[in-house]
Amino acid sequence: DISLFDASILEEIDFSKCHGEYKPAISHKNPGSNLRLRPLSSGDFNRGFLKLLTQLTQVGEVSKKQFIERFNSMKASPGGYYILVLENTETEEVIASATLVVEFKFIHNAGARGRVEDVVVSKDYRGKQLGKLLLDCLTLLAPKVGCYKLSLECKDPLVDFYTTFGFSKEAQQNYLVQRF
Ligand code: 16G
Repeated sequence: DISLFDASILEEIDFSKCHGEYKPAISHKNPGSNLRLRPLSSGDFNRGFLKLLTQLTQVGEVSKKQFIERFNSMKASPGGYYILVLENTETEEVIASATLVVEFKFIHNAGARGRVEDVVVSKDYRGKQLGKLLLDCLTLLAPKVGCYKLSLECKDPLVDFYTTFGFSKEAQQNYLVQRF
């Protein structure tokens, strides 16, 4: 198995600076019994990673070859993709995931913008503070990897959740989209 990015950057996260309150206390180093937080790995195709993503949106038919090709292209963009997963170490299933995408810029002193993407916790694992844990990790990671701002898109009922991590609606900014 190949790791998408060097896991040591997760070790360096100072979780005492997190936004969420955890009862019982969990952290990235100890996310709960039989759970491990780590970077996405090339072997996660066989651990239900894509099936997990179907709980967020449409995934379609993605073959192992396509998964590996996409994984390799992300890995070939160093510092660009931080996909975190939580694995149930007993069942060896990926049960939650969240992504920090880093978009490299010329503006802001050749800075970078971060985006939180594809946050999903499997149905059976909700209510265990895992979404909160993933969000805290990504919001602590973003400035560490050079992001001058971090943004996300979400549905109305989730705005309050994301607000607790320091996100707010920006005045005079709209989210526009077109679909193909
Ligand atoms: C949500 C997700 C986004 C994801 C999209 C998929 C978060 C914070 N936001 O907006 O990352 O890509 O849903 O929906 O996780 P779509 O299939 O309609 O694009």
